[in-house]
Amino acid sequence: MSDTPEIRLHHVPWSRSFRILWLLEELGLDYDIAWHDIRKGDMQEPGYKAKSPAGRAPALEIDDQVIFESGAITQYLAETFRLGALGRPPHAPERIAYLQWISYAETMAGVIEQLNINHVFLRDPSQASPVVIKLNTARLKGTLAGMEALLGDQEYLLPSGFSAADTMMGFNLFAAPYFVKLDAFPRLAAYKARIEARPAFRRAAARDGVQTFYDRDFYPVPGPVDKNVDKLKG
Ligand SMILES: N[C@@H](CCC(=O)N[C@@H](CS)C(=O)NCC(=O)O)C(=O)O
Repeated sequence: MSDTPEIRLHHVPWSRSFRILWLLEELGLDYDIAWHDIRKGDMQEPGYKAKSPAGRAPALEIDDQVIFESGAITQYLAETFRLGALGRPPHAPERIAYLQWISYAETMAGVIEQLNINHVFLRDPSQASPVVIKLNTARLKGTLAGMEALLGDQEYLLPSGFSAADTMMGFNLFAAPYFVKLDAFPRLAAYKARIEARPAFRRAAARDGVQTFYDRDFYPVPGPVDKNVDKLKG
C-alpha cells in the first residue's frame, strides 16, 4: 500500500456506512465518497455487487483492494493505521471486549434494520407487521439494556478509552432513538452525547448532511398486537 492510500467510501447517508465515515475522520485520512441512494437500488447493479456481494453499504476501496462489511473495514483500518490508539491488538487485555463490541453493533443493527423495513421502507404501510415491530422493538430495548449495563461508569465502551469499537456504534445510537427512547438508559444517553461531541464525529456528520431517511422523530409500536409475541422476545 502507498504512504497516502487512495480511499473511496461507498456510502448511504446516515446508514451503517456512517461508522466508516466517522472512523476515517478519526484517522485523519483523505478519502472521497461514492454516494448511494438506498431507495434507488443502484447497489443491486452487478458493478457494485462486484465490490459488495450482498449489495450493501459500506464498501471501501483502498488502493487496489475492496473491502465489504463494516466490522471488517473497521478492524482493517484501525489495525493498519492506528492499531495502538484505535484498535486493540491480539493478546491485548481488551482484545476480547473490543471484538465483542464490534460484533454487538451488528446484532443491534440487524434489529434496527427490521424496524427500518417495517416502519419506513414499505411503500404500502399496511404491509408492515405489528407483530414484527413489537418483537424487534423489544429486542432493540434488550440490546440497549445490555449495553447500558456493561458500559457502567466508563466514558467509552472499553475501560481504557475511545476505540474503533465506539465508531461501530455511531450509526446504532443515531437510529435506535427513533424506535426506543433513551430516557430509561441514562448512561447510554450520556455516551451518545459524548461521542457526538467528538470533533471527528461532527466532521463526519457535517459531511453527511441533514438526515432525510426518517420523516418523524419517533415510531411507536402500533397496538394492540398478539400477546404471544411477549413469549418470543428472546
Ligand atoms: N453487515 C453489513 C450490513 C450492511 C448493510 O446492510 N447496510 C445497509 C445500510 S444500513 C444497506 O446497504 N442496505 C441496502 C439494502 O438492504 O438493500 C455491514 O455491517 O456492513
